[in-house]
Amino acid sequence: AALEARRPVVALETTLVAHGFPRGEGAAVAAEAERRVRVAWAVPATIGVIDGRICVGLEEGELQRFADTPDARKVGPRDLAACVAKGALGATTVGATLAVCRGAGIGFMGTGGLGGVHRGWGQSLDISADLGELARAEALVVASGAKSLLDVQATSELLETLGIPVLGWHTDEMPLFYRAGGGPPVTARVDTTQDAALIAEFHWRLGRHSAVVLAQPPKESLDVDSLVDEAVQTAEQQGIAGPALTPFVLARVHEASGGRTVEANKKIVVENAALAAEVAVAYSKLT
Ligand code: PSU
Ligand code: MN
Repeated sequence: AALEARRPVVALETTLVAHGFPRGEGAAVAAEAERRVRVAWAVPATIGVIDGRICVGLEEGELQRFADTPDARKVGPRDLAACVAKGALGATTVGATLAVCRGAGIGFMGTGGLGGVHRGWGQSLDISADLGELARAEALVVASGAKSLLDVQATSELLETLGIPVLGWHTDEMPLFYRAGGGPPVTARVDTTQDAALIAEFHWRLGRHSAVVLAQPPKESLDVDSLVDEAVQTAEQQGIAGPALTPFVLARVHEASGGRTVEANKKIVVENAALAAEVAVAYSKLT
């Protein structure tokens, strides 16, 4: 109904709800993200697969189900069809959420950190399918840069290769998720939501069919680089790779930081949802 009425709609993903926070805690984060979208006068559409049905917009109980079910499948773009066919519960990643957005005609999304090029990519070739979908979904995605466990420099290079602009929200550097400064340069700095909306509008009007990333730095930086490095090394020693890597590393870092990264991560997700809503509203007022 919101899309038909041409109201600004902001998509939110469910992988972070199911796999990004300690068990049960994801639902409150998702609810708060939705609330912040609503107070900005946009409509939240949290996306996930429930018993084989791709749902665009979830009820409270459905959100809770994702948070309470750690064995909900992590569904990337290539897993959507299998998840539907098997009637399974599937938490969609940024990539799969964008794939659904393309079908539904949603142009804005908020998330925490983007997937990208993993450290050791020369050996593993582990590059998130988020990048593939960012390269073809006409949506503005607000994130705090790429996930901190990645090779951020290589991710930034690949974003450039794929023609995906990275706009810096009040910054010239791509944020490093838990840390605001020190990242690679952005395509352009933006200081107002109108600025961001206008660049996205021109990008698409120029026939670019990719996403536009709006990178918002965290309000407070945390220095947890060594904890992330340690967790990535432990994962390697234990042979944890592929889709299981992020949930494993996040859980270890959340534990090792005494929950400080959990709190930081929650704020990031909520603030990014709010900014996505504000830009969606600014975009709706452009013409
Ligand atoms: N960043 C977080 N928590 C997460 C993710 C990113 O802080 O849970 C998730 C997102 O859903 C993202 C996915 O799309 O990780 C990418 O996973 P992979 O690298 O396996 O493609
Ligand atoms: Mn991967």
